Amino acid sequence: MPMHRGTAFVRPPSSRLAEGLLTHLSRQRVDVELARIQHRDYVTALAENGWSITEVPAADDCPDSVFVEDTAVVCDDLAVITRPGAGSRRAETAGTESAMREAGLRVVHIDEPGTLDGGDVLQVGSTVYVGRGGRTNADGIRALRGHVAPLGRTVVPVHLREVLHLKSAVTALPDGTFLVLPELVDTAVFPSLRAVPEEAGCHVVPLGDDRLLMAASAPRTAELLADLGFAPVVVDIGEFEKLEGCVTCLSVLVPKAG
Ligand code: CIR
Repeated sequence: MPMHRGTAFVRPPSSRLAEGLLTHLSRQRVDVELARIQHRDYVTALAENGWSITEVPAADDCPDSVFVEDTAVVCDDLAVITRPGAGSRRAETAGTESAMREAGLRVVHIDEPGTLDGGDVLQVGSTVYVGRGGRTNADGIRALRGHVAPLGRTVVPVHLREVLHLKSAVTALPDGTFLVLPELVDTAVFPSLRAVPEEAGCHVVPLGDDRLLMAASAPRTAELLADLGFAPVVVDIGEFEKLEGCVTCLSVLVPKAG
């Protein structure tokens, strides 16, 4: 068994998943049963790599609720419950808040007029990059800064172009480099970049050591990263990708303290 790395919050797909929001893609038929299987395999991959699973109860009336990452940002023992930029997603946060309180996290909120989606927040060491785009506004960034600065975090805002969330365009490898689609973000704020050969290639979830959770839709990037000594753990999340989701957005990983 791998070591215990921390807690992964996940949320089962709603039966109304197919009605999820679309911003940049056109609607395709979503197979909810297949999505449930893909979600189960995603959760299994987390568990097999040392993450204890905490399930946020399903929110059947909220089509996008499986994308639990957008509802909370966790720094140390502090859960910042977000105020999602899409009004239709705001009912999702109550369930996440209860689950995080039950898990012993302290809870604060992003309040109106702030908006912030967890998908816009990329934490690397003590730096918290925040995408300023369609979902996260300046008040949301200011509020997040107020909550996490006392924990020694520096918030670095990043201007987004035609992309849903910051983490749709950039994520970080455990070696401190960043995988990016340079045309979608202001790359000047990141210290060391690796451009990826395909869209889903910039979405990785570091699972611990050299392990990287990645989507099956990024085979060239997985090969490239394996060739550099990383260990891709590949999952098929095709039904969620039809709704503009990626590997990051299906969980909130809270590393164990110390
Ligand atoms: C939305 O538009 O809000 C959902 N259909 C997709 C959210 C994906 N979240 C993420 O990448 N963090």
